[in-house]
This record gives sequence, structure tokens and C-alpha cells, in this order.
Amino acid sequence: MNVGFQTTRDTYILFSGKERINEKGQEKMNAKTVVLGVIGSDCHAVGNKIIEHALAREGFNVINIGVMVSQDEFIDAAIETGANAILVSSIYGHGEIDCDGLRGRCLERGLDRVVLYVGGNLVIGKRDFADVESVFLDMGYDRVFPATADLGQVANLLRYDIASRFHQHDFACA
Ligand code: B12
Repeated sequence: MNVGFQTTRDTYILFSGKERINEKGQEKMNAKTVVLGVIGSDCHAVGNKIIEHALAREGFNVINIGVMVSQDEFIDAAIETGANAILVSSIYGHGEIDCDGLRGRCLERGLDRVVLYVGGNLVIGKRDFADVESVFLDMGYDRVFPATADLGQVANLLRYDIASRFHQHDFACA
């Protein structure tokens, strides 16, 4: 039986009189890990930092590997950190070239459940977003976002997609 009691700062839970687990620590243990970066030769750094801060504020454990990241660097980081999702940014217009093949590479390297998002200025010039979205969905991305994406909504979608792809018990001791 768990017995809860208040302190001035945090709520603690007493387990069988043996362990005390700080609830904030527990939240951290359950945090979903996402790898974030800007793919290819793309050096646009501002949006990347904004996404990092927005998702960290939403409670994600964000591994930001920065700009000019290769597909294999995304995958290396995801494997090393046991990430649930990879968020790819492409800003300079070469997304169709840089992003193609990442899903296949993930599968080759054993990341068969990782959630894959892509967003930014994905193509050169102005194209109907529905067309752009279908190109990247066909590449195997789970969701595709324009530069105007609301990062709060992105966080909600991420929670939903991660929970659907990874069973809850996988997080129990993560
Ligand atoms: C600053 C800037 C630069 C700086 C970058 C400095 C730096 N290190 O960051 C410099 C001068 C180096 C530069 C260079 C180039 N740039 Co520039 N640059 C810009 C500019 C003016 C602002 C970019 C920025 O910081 N935006 C603010 C951030 C907050 O927005 P963001 O990057 O779009 O990110 C947000 C969203 O896209 C979204 N998002 C991004 N990724 C993802 C991923 C997911 C999963 C989700 C959900 C959301 C999401 O969320 C982010 C936060 O809100 C834009 C024009 C503009 N107004 O956007 C052009 C722009 C991006 N650049 C452009 C181009 C073409 C280039 C160059 C190729 C130019 C050239 N011929 O050399 C080079 C490329 C260099 C390289 N190797 O990357 C084009 C891209 C065109 C396209 N995609 O069709 C733009 C749009 C200008 C234009 N209108 O033509 N650039």
C-alpha cells in the first residue's frame, strides 16, 4: 500500500516503508526521448533551438544534435539514447533529397518502431502543402509539418504517436 505525504516542496510516495520516490524524478524517468536535428548540409539553427526549448517545456527529454546532421547521425543518436522519436528539420529547400531513405535506414539498423516526423521549408519555392505532405508520407515519415506548425500541437501528436507505437509497459522502467 502506498502512503502519500506532503513536504513543503514536493509530494513523496512511501513504498512499503522502503523507498521514497520523488514524483518529479518519476516524471523524468517516464519522459519520452526525442532526437532533434537539421538534416543534410543545412545550417539554419534558429528553429532547431526553438523546437528544443518548446519540447523540453512540454516534458520531453530532447537530444538536440544540431545542424548539418547526416541520416546515420540521427540514427546513432536514437540508438544511443533509446529514443522514441526522431524529429528532422529541413529549412534550405533540399528536403526531398536529404530526407529520402531515412525510414529504410532506421529499419536496417533495428529502429523499427521509432516515430519519424519531418518539418520546415521542405521543398524549394511555393508548392501546395498537401502535395509536399504526400511526398514525405510516401518516404515513410509518420507526420509532415509546414514551417508554421504549432509546436504545442506537435507535442500533443508526439505523445499520442509514441503511446500508440510503444506500449505503456515499455516506459515503466525506461
Ligand atoms: C537566417 C537565414 C539564413 C542564415 C542562417 C543562419 C543560421 N545559422 O541559422 C544564413 C544566412 C546562413 C542562410 C543561408 C542560406 N539560406 Co537561409 N534563411 C534565413 C531566414 C532569413 C531565417 C531563418 C530562420 O531563422 N527562421 C526563424 C525560425 C524560427 O524558423 P524556421 O527555421 O522556419 O523553423 C521553424 C519551422 O520551420 C518549424 N520547423 C522546422 N523544422 C521542423 C521540424 C518539425 C518536425 C516540426 C514539427 C517543425 C519544424 O519550427 C521551427 C520553429 O518555429 C530564412 C527566411 C525566413 N524568413 O524564414 C531564410 C531561408 C530559410 N534561407 C533560404 C535559403 C535558400 C538559404 C541558402 C540556400 C541561400 C544560399 N543560396 O546560399 C543558404 C543555405 C545555407 C545552408 N547550408 O544551410 C530559403 C529557403 C528556401 C526554401 N526552403 O525553399 C529561405 C526560406 C529564404 C527564402 N525565402 O528564400 N539563411
